[in-house]
Amino acid sequence: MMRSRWNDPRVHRKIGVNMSRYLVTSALPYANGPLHLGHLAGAYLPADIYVRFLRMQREDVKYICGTDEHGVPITIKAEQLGITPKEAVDRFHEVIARDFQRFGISFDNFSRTEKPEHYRFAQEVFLDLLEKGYIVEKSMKQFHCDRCSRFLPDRYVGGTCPQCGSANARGDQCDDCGSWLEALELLEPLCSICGSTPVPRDTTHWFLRLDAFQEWIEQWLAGHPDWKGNVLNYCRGWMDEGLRERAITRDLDWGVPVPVPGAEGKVLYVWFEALLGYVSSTREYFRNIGDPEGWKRYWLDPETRLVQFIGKDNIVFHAVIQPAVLHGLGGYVLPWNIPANEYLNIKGEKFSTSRGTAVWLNDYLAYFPPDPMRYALAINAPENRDTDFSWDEFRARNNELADVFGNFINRIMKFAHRTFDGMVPAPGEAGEAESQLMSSARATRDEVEDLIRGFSLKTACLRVMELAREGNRYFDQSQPWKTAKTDRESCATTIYYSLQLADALRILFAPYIPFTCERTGKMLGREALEWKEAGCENLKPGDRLGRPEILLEKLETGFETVIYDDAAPETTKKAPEGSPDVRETVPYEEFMKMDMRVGVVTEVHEIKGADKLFRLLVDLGDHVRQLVAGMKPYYTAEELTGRRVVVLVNLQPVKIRGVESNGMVLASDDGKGRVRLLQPADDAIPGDGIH
Ligand code: B3M
Ligand code: ZN
Repeated sequence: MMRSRWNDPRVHRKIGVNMSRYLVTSALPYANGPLHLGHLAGAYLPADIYVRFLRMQREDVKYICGTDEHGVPITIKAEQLGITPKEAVDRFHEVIARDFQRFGISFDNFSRTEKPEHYRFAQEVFLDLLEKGYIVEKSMKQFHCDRCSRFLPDRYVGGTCPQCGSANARGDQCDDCGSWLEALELLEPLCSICGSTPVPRDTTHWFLRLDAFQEWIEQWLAGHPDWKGNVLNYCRGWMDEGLRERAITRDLDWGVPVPVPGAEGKVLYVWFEALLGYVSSTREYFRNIGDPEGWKRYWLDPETRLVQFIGKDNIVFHAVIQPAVLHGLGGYVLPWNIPANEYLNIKGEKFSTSRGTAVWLNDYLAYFPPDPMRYALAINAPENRDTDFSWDEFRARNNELADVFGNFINRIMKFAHRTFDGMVPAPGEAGEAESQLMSSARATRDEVEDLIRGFSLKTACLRVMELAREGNRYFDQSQPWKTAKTDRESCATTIYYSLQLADALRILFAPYIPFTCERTGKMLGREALEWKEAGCENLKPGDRLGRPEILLEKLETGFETVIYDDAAPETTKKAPEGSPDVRETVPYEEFMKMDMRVGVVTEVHEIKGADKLFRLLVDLGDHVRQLVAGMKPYYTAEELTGRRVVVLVNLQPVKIRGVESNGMVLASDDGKGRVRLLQPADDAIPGDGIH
């Protein structure tokens, strides 16, 4: 895609002109559980890479996000945990914010929609659009569950998707094909709370006149031919079907109340208000820095480039609903680009918080630093098609990064310390190989810039890795270990230019593996993150270098069994003589190593061929664990679902019948076949410690 000179940011920079301002957002994650790798691969890591790159280009950029805290994903989770929605969002907001930070997702502001300022703003917008006639009040049929005696908002209805036939459809969306559904469209509808068949009854709701924006959105989308195909195709399907008015209020007692008389018990549909959360979070950021009007430079100035990173199941909300609302309001900037990613799956299945199929970020971070996973997810990103995560692939990528980049830095640093006393040596005349190396670095810098600006982050990462390989080849072909003895000047030249390349790699990899590049900078005595400096001779002869250190550890095949160790030795010791078969006495400190927590069983699954075992998903407050429990002879799946249990969480994980079991539920056993699960008090909360 050729760019006119005046639209080329590199031209701007050369003439010192900063032509554009960027507002970057990532989809607001529901505060209904901890983060998993699928979240990161979809909407957060790509955005962070892009924003870090823009900052290195000295662009004016703000990165805005926050938790999405209303709607039925929250109320269903709260019911499962036996806590209030407020308690749930308070807990998960903290967990999510903490884990984003640990993974290096560098928001300028991470807010949340359960805030008075967001309520006020969302209600103002509702009233503005109501007054303009873009929102209308209508009576409609809605599913009512007579057994639960309540109207059922979208996700409280399950059934078969009318579009793709999937049994995974819910009242607002089909998880498999991503269609935005109306609950009444579902085939074989069921109440998600009690399982009975709901009946349509009359109720009043407020509708967004989406149909009124059909023509305008057609034109607006036509102005973005450069957007990713998956986004445009998805919208095309929606526009061809014809936009129709959509209910934007729900019968829920959790959410932003509908600000009109007669709407008691009704709240704004979560998607209608969550999209406004991007603006609320921006307003909060500028209030916090003492510039309360500053948000207007980003949201009301047409010069701003609004770039919104999302997963493909959020396309229609960002590329059709949101522009309609903002256009209806008038004066707001509209998305400049929406680089939606496809899904990262695990064993072919979409990562899902509500279904508990995931690799949780906090579990990963308990064993590994962030960068190996940042690199593995970036180089295997689902940019244009679903991709699959596996521990094997992660190990291979980790070792690639350690071997190619980590090892390159390490051997240059060791050489510089051993042969040139930890200083940058003065080079001799640059030969063909040196000129080639430096021009490769500058060419890669410029190509990677274009790729990142075009949201081809994965290819950009591959290019940087190729440059690191070229650096290794240069080092090997120059054979400094020989020239150190035979031609010291040539050895100095090799190390000098290898150090310059190391610095270029530090800069170009910085958006991807920021922690490792920061440590590399300390070794090189170079901390500046100026994109344009990559490929220049930034280290000067005589500069002192920092201490060499191993940047990345390699992982052995099957390393994950360290986490899920099959060989958990059975340690049963004989009871000491004379005691009533009480096991061996243990010191108090030993007992205190046992980490037991309150959990709630959220799902119970059969294990093929195992007549005594269940696979349980147990919610432990800030994460969900999979356990295997020999409870089948004593409890039915229904009796176990929703039950509070005591879980020993730091038992060495094992694989039982090929299923990973991360801990143990505790039960009493009379030795004659009477086994009863230990049950914490009803008001004990999942995640509470047990002493
Ligand atoms: N909370 C993410 C999801 O669908 C949704 C995004 C809101 S962005 C305003 O899981
Ligand atoms: Zn019901």
